[in-house]
Amino acid sequence: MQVLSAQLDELELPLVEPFETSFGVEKRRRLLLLTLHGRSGEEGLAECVAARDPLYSSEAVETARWMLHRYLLPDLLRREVATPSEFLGRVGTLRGHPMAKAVAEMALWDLYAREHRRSLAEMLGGRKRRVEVGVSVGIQGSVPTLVQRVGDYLEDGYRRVKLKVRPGWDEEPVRAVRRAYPDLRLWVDANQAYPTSAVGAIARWASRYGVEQVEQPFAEHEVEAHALLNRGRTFRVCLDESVVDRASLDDALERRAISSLNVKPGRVGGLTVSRELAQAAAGARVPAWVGGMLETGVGRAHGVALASLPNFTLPADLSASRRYYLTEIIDRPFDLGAGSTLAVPRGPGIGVTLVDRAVAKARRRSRIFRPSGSRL
Ligand code: OSB
Ligand code: MG
Repeated sequence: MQVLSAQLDELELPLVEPFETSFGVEKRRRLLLLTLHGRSGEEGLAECVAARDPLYSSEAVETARWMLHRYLLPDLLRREVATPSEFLGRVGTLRGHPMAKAVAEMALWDLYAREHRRSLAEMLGGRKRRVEVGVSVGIQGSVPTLVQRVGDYLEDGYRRVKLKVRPGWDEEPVRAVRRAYPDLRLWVDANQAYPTSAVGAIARWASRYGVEQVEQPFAEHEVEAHALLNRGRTFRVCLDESVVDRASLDDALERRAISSLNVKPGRVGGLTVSRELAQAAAGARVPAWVGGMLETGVGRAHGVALASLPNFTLPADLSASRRYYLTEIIDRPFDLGAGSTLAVPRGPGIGVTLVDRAVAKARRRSRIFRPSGSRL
């Protein structure tokens, strides 16, 4: 693949409702959208999951833009690349910045699949035609509001709900949701909000109210506390922020700190690593599933393609487009189908294209990159 030019757009899109987690509230999502133009005439598209502020991880829109501008796009434009993973190898000496690397790698995957006239799902080795999904529910103003919100999602057809929790918003909302919906598949996600001294308390309320999975209660490096919580459990302990690459996954597996793996391509540097992590987890009998970062339809299409691989066995955090945004920026918004599923696009690449008008409306900045010295 020879990339002739790259366009980096910064968009701002209002969420249908604010999304509150233990680390903050998001009302409008700021995101970078990358379009690669190949010599073949095909394009490659991807979105960067870095948010406006470095709260989920150390990356943010501006660090990702700098990384792409200063290193990743010049490398990509300088010479041809045979596969997306070859590109990752080329930029491997640059430390960190997985979200910035991931957007370049994922756009290359889209381009690669389009050049082969195959869907991204097929290209990655996906088999499923539909993938099972759930919905992640932010912290609400009150417990009754939460119970109502969960009820609305169940009515929409979601069968698995993940509640965002934090100290002070845990046992009571979890108990209320469990009472209202006795059969619900109930997960919780704390985004590192608890001190390690909370192991006992979390284990108590999670088992008592039939929580199926507890995601990332402790800080990224607190592997031992996660291992402690995972011991003699009635629920799975899921890691999200702690797993940033193969080494951190192997460490967590070895120390028995993980019984479910949230895979976000943006967090781990792209689809190639995502696929490898799910395979390593499966080898240790740890199920994997695709996480979400409030992506638009572009990131969602990549996530759905990844979730179609056999090693992704738990319902993904990839909900219908309308759960996130009033207007989608892609031509075929994702709708929730029977059995709490999304259809895997079957067209070339990610199988969706941009709606120019919607992108133009959301665009805040835009820049085109060409090989240095190019007169184009
Ligand atoms: O921890 O999984 C998370 C959103 C932003 C940042 C972190 C997380 C999330 C979600 C949303 O839970 C999942 C989705 O996109 O539906
Ligand atoms: Mg999470």
